[in-house]
Amino acid sequence: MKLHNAEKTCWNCPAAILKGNVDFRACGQSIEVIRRKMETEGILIECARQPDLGHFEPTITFEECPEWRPTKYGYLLENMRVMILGIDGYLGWSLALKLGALGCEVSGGDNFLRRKCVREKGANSVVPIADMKERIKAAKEILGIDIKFKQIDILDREKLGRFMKETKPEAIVHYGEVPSAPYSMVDCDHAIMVQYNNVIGTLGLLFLMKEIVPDSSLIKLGTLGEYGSPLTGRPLFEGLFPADAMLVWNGREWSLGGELTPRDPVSFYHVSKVQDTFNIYEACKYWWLRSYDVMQGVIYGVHTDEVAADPKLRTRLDIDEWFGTVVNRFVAQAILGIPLTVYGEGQQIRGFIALEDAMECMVRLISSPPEPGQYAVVNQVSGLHKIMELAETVAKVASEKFNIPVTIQRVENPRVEADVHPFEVVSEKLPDDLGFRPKVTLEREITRMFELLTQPHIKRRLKKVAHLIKPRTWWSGEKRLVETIEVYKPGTKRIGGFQPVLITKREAAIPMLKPVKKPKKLVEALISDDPPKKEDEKNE
Ligand code: USQ
Repeated sequence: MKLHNAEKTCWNCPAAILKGNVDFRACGQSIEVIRRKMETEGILIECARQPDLGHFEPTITFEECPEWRPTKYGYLLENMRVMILGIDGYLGWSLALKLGALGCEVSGGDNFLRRKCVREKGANSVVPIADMKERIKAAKEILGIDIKFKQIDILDREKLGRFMKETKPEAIVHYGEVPSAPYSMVDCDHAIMVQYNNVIGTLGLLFLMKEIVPDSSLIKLGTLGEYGSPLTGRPLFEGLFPADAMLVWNGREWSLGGELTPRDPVSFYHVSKVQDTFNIYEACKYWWLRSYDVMQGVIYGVHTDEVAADPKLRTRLDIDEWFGTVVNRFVAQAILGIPLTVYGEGQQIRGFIALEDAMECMVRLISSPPEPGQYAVVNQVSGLHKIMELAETVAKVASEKFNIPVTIQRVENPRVEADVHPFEVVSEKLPDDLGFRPKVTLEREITRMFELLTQPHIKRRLKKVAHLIKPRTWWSGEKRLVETIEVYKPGTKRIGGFQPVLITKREAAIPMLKPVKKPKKLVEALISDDPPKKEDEKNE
């Protein structure tokens, strides 16, 4: 079976340098202009990895190119240079190890802001994590991976620019943001800090990419929460309206195809991600940068093969009200004997994805770079669940597999969010175009979490942060612990509300640029080790 990115061409390759007859990045060039140029004059490139080949048309597929090697996640550039911003975080560290294990040259920057913010709130990662020096040493000793690390604040553009010049990344994964909705709602200082770090950090990064690595792809972590949960139930498309979407008003009709879909964020943190969306979208338009904006659902879990290889390689796990996400918190609460804290009606529906599946998605995105100028959005979720159902699942695993009795409490909802709403999410690109199939069920990952978190040394750490579980940060600005509305036994309550809908199938994807012709001779030359002669040599 063909790998999902076998047919991608030099158009998608960060090593392709556009040459000669087209001022490719000039503002105002449209895909149509390029298409016409390809058909009439042809567009030539040079390969940064194989400069001896001279100029040729950008039509070599990943399958044909010796620089792209097959892996279980698709073709991947050999020793691909990937930079991870926020490499010390929950996701950043997990991805660094996964990419390293796949043979990528991993570099990473971090200013340890996540550790500081969590500490500021009196909390800590309940899974013990090593400091960066020890992490890098362990990655080398246990997995044979070299990671090039620099302590960098993303807002320090000079330092970040120097690091980018030194490492010349072919892909940049941007996790370097404060990820917490409640933290951004603590007070004005926290809201400003989150938005400044996230929005200005990303904007500065875009300018650096334009100057230093314009062909590198940006894989930027957005959030499914950018869209909100529209009460009309209209589908949450992947960032842009599909070609056949229409606006009908006052007896007239317009196409919405290709326009950004509405955003309705649910915290000042989520607003920062929306702002990023617009900045990235513009940068792709003005400078022909290429980006995947990843609208990821709520992440949960502790496992990837690499982080589980040794305690020194573990990634962090937070369960406090600010940095813990709901499934991780419920498992911790079950172990601590605290009734699981369902906010409000508990019929809120969210998209979810396990850590391991999310990491696979990221590798697939890195292996399939967008074309120059392409701003693509992926909705990265593997399932949609109501919060009450999650509590039931955690309770079931706790009692059936670990003999831990669990109760559930409904507490006042400190957030301003719809807690009964329809939810229809379109997530087509990852499964349909990039070959992703979720591998981890909710129950499987919850089981792994119980296995890890019930270990005595982790249980002791859980007890130390138990007082930070019940929320006290209200979207209204109030500061008081939420009141319990009711406590009930799992399986005793009917879960009402709407049925979530996840759409993953659609008709054939339309590629943005299709190669017009394939220079067979060049393909043969690429596959043999003999470089083809340059034009002037041929004429001699
Ligand atoms: N919730 C509870 N009980 C809890 C914690 C949360 O009922 O103890 C509910 C919340 O009210 C919310 C849902 O669970 O409706 C999800 O809350 P969360 O704290 O797990 O996640 P959230 O604040 O939405 O943010 C998390 C990550 C963020 C990411 C986002 C994806 O922290 O970085 O962007 O998930 S999404 O939710 O799709 O926007």
